[in-house]
Amino acid sequence: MKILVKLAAGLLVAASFMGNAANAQTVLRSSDTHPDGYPTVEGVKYFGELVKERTAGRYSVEVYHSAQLGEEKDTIEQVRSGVIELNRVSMAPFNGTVKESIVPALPYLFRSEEHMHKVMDGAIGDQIKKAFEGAGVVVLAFYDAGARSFYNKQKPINTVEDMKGLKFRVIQSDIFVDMVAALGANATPMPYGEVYSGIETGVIDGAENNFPSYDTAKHFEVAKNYSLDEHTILPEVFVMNKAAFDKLTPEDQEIFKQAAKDSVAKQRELWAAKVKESRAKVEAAGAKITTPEKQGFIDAMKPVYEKHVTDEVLKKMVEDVRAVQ
Ligand code: GTR
Repeated sequence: MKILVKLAAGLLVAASFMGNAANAQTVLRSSDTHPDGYPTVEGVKYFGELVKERTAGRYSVEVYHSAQLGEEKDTIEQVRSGVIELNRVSMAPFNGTVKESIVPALPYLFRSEEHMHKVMDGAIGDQIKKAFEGAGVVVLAFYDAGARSFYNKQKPINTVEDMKGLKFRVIQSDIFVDMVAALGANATPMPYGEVYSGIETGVIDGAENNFPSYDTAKHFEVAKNYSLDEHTILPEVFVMNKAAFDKLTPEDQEIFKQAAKDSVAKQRELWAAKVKESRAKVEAAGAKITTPEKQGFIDAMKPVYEKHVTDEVLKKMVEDVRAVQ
């Protein structure tokens, strides 16, 4: 009997050991609001492939695209608390939590995408990354999201005057609310997934986003006037729950960081191609693109800076950004 018990226990140990060996792979969950194939989704998938390869299969990544895990505000809570390990979101919904994250969201601060890359790839980008740790996440990468511009179903926008009285959905950040107010329009912060029906039913006249989002979320079907005012060149952020990152061995942390860096190059390439493809698609579908005179928009942003760039840290960051050539 004793022997049998011993044998059974031995088998159990062996079975659980084999089980562990089989389960040695840890699957990390990542959220994205965009559909499969979107450059951010593909960037994170590529990161996952590299991590899997470089850890010999010990880690892999499952991307829950198309907002399967919820809207960005909710998934940010999930990654901060560790319900999910990874998340790819816009930086704007972090504006209320991570003070330094408002800098890239400031309208017309970046002169071009190239300027944004230089800033985010350099010391200011590192400063912003560090600040995110206070919110319980480690920034693995900044991804491209081009420039955001306004679109609406009422009329073409050529000057700031044309914005008066229109109702725009904005991403959930006070900077965006104040920016729209400074242009004489009305802002309604709402989750991305509600924008299409919001425009369709007339709750809002339009929204603001880049060409790939305008295209893939099908907003071009219900709001045909797209004005290339390019008010914000706001990067995306790919984050990992800090406790989950801290649990990795130093070697694995390096693998994750390098894989994320490698995925940035890939995402930027995919992004540039997608912007062209989406622009051509929406134009073919009847979207009317105007190029408004930007100076009026830039001048109108003064109150936004006065309200949001108040403390010394932010003032210095804004100066530093402007000084990057
Ligand atoms: C997109 C961004 C998404 C989401 C969306 C929005 O450009 O990639 O992460 O933030 O905008 O406006 O909600």
